[in-house]
Amino acid sequence: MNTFGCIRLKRIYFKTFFIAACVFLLIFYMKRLSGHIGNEIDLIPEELKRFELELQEYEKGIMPLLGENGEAANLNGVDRVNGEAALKKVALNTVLSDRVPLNRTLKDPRHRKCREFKYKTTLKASVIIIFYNELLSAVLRTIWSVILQSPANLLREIILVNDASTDDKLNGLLQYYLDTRLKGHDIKLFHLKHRMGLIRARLHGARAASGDVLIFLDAHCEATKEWIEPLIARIEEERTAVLVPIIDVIEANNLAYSTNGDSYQLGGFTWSGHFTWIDMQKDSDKLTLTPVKSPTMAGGLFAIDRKYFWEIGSYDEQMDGWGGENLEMSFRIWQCGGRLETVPCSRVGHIFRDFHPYSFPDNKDTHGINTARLAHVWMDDYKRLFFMYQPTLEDNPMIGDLAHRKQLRQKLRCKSFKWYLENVYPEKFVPDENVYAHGQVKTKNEMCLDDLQLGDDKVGPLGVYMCHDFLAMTQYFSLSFKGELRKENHCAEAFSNFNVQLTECHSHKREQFWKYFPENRTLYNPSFRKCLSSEGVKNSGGLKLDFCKKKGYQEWTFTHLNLTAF
Ligand code: UD2
Ligand code: MN
Repeated sequence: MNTFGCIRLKRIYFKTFFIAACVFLLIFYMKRLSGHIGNEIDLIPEELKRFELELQEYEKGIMPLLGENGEAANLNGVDRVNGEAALKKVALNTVLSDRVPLNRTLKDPRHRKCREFKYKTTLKASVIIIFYNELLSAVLRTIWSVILQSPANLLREIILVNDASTDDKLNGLLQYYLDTRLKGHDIKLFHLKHRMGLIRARLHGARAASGDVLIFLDAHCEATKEWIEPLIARIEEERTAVLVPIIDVIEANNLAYSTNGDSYQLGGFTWSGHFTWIDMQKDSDKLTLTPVKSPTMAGGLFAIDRKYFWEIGSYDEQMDGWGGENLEMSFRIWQCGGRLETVPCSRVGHIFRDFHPYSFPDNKDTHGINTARLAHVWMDDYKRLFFMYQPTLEDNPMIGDLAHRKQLRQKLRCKSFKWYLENVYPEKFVPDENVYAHGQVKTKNEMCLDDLQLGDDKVGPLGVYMCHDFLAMTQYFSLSFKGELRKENHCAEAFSNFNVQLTECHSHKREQFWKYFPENRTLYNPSFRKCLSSEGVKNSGGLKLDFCKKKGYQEWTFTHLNLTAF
């Protein structure tokens, strides 16, 4: 080669090297900017020694057979006292969790017929577990259960995303545990530089995943026998199906794995934007063992085809912190042509905590803001019902820009929310549709019907309270075409002692059936042939039925009356 040729070659080498270096730097900085740097922690030898000692100490504290088979576990003495204190402080008996073997055995919680099903699967899953300041032993038990309960050929990898936990154990010690105690398993641990909230943490995990199917889990779960096969098999059959296992309860106080027997629940929602469970009746013919369609999902545990996850719009990246992402994804999947299903033969336990053990930066109401985002994008006119609960969020600048999500909805040619209600969730009660009357219901002395702050799944008196001068949700009632005096899933029901309680609507009329007479404004209960009366009832008091005397105390005025319907 002549000199000229040599110089040219050198130049080409140099150029290539220069471009490669630039590309590398660019990628590095872009990742860093978005906080997506999946760095491994470099452990120095002294630290390794310290971790080893710490782990050995921890391992000595584990009590063999405690909590085996998912039985309730109990501690004694100081441990018991400390455990109870922890439960109050972080909503989990952390002392007990640290004593129960990480690889404890669990009973097979499935319906016995599930054992007869055979699954043909070729796809592999990436299991993604995200966490912020979770208890190390709970995180490790989640990982162990995935490893122990999943056939190796179905598991591509486990991806852990540490959402910038401040608890040190979740940094170096966790990495050390993986390197020494779970060596040989494909487990990738990513540490986010800044706290990004569970939505963006999951997105980070999904970006790093290479399996055909993504399975998301909270960091305090335990998978059980054959949990993964039916999820993957269903996706193999129908790639646009998004699947949720039955989520059993692991008790936060004694770590008992408890089940609801053979009955299970599907996902619903309230107009205030919260997720709710829909009980499936034991004798219902809908109680099948094959996947059953569910209007929404709880959000933490689900399986989805990896490519489909991206096609259908992954998550709304502008959702911060915690909450709302589950309903957003549920509505989006249904409205944009997918399906959401509960898989009765796949069961995973989850520690349901009474409160969040962590706080959010600036104490932002991320659930409210995220739900406002989804209401604007997915709920069309029905968003009016959510904003009735959250009027201050409707035009709040904190909601941020929605253009991308609206574009996505157009691009995917998604159906309307009305279509969703009619086709996916026809049982869902719409408080201002198919009703004779709705709104605030006034009686004598400026008193109004009021649910007295009754919780979602509770039963309690239908009462009166001073009328608010704004539309408080506790005072928003409807009289449905079925004759129910109703609030979401609560219906006014009369009892033989003439008390009136709010109970779960059963749609069989009887004691939940009311007739309204616009002429004299009485609410009449035909079962007892009596009228709803506030006579003698004080502020916050419960109402009773009385002989219809057509006096002021038995007059009820709704803000909106659909006169043509009577
Ligand atoms: C439920 C879901 C949860 C999520 C949430 C709504 C189930 C069983 N759980 O609440 O997955 O969909 O509803 O948003 O369906 N985390 C972070 N960063 C944070 C906050 C939380 O990584 O800033 C992690 C946390 O450590 C946990 C997961 O996100 O692993 C879910 O949080 P949670 O367990 O407190 O939520 P949960 O079960 O009350
Ligand atoms: Mn959880």
